[in-house]
Amino acid sequence: SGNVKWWKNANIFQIWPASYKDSNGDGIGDIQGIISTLDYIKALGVNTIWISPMYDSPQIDMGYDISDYESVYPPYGTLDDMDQLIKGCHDRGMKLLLDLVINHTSDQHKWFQESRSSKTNPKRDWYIWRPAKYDADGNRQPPNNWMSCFSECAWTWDEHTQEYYLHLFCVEQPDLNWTNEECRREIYRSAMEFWLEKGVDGFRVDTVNMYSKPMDFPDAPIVDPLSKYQPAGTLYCNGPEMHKYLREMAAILARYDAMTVGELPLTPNTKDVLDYVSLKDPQLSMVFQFDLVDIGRGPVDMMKLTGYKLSALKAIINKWQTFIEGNDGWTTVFSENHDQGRSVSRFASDAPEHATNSAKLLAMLNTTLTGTMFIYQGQEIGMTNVPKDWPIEEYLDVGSINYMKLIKEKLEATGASEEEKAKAVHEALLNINAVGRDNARTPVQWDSSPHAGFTTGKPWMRVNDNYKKINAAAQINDPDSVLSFWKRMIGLRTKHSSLFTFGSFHLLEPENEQTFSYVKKSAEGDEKALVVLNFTDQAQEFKLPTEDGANWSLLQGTQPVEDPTSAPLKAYEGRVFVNFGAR
Ligand code: TEU
Ligand code: CA
Repeated sequence: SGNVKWWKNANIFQIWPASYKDSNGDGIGDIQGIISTLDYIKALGVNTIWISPMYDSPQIDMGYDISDYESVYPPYGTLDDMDQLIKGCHDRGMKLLLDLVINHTSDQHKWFQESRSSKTNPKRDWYIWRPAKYDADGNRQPPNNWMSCFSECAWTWDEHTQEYYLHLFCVEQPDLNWTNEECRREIYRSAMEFWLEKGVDGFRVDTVNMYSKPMDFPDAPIVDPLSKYQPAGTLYCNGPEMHKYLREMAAILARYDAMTVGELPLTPNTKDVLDYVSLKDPQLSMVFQFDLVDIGRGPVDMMKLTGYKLSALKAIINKWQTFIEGNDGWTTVFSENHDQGRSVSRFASDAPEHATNSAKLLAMLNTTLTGTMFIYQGQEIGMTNVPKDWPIEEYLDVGSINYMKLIKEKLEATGASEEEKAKAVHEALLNINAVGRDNARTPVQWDSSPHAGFTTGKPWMRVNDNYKKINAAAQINDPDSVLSFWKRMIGLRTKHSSLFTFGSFHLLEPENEQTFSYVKKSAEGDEKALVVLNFTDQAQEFKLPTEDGANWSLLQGTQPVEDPTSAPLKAYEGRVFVNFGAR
């Protein structure tokens, strides 16, 4: 179909610059490192790259704390390197997306430096300042009880001007005041137009539904009585002016035919999501909805593991696959990013005997679903979570560190026994190991040489111990490797895009807790695919469904089988059948 938006056909590879590839031996990944692997990325079959923040930053939150939108973090490179990267992508027929982080800046950004310098500074109102409250005993208290996303008070007291400022993330990430129009215009110019003019093709938009806050800042309901501060996401997500701001941004993006994929936490309603992505009222091209990656966590403590059933996972995928039917919305497919545990470890099995098959199973799931597909660095070779025996000191993410701090504070407050404390701290460490963000941030495993070939120096973060077994060099020429499987599946996805990228999704056997099966149909109804995925470590009986008189033939399997039409599914095995020319 001729006038389909280009970004619907995008298959997008996400890069986390610090851990991707170090070109100069300082132990930190960099832009030249990315450039040196563009052919590797191209060979994977993707057509678009998204790089997480590479802007200048004090790196309190790995670059999501930006001190200057218009320059590059020096260890990553220069503006010239960025021009080279943009050209390197375009020369290969690939697009490049940057990360747009505009809910907040770093406290080192010159806008905030000015804003905090005095109450009368012209930029005072560019951030969110509020006077203190005082309790009955006359003690100074923050304006409300909100907890930041990183387990602390969301307000920090500024001695110099005697007011609090709001930060939904780290203390060093003050929130911008989007109600100030001059501030918005400068955000658009500095963070968006500066880079669009350089030729970038769009943005992944960080925390896109948090710009508009309820400016009376009501207290959040108390859901954790042990904690002084309370999660308040439902209050500050999807605020009153969100759509207005996004329409302003969309008008700028349209001039460049640029795409956006917005990060949309805490938005469970399909109607609310559609309001952001409907083409009738252009705001965002597509969003990351979080139900899948949030499964088995929380709800109050998002680091806490609660377990889940396969039927629940299927229901979530079904919901976000089908919500665009009969309307003009669009959806995304992703199971990893830099904030999540590795998908093999979370959704299948990273046990040595199952890890390869699990990675292929999940590759088959991702590549056969409808929407724009995202794959995160290392996912293409089946990288796993870090080993469970890593001590807390190896974890570097501010989110995990603050989480452990909060757990310990609460234990002190309740006067827990030493034994209870040890148990709770151990449990917290296991949670961090399962869903902590560091799992995705270990250096990419390029080969079996020291530090996995990521650097010739000392890596900024410890390499996952399994790199000798799981690395790109070992897989690149092996037709049975996870990497080769991803390439084959992305190739099939691209070739049969009417079926996989654009097809309608039909869940089979929603209650089956072992096998995940679904049918995809092209819009014309003449092509069909049947996908069956065994999510257990046991063999599962398999029978081809016969309704519709479909004449299924195997398109691709994850493991060799003699008769794919009747053989039981092996542990973590998947098969895709097709029926072309069906009615
Ligand atoms: O994350 C936003 C967000 O909602 C996080 O709370 C996310 O749900 C959490 O990290 C999951 O554990 C974005 C970025 O992806 C993240 O890396 C940044 O730290 C954050 O914004 C602040 O910019
Ligand atoms: Ca480097």
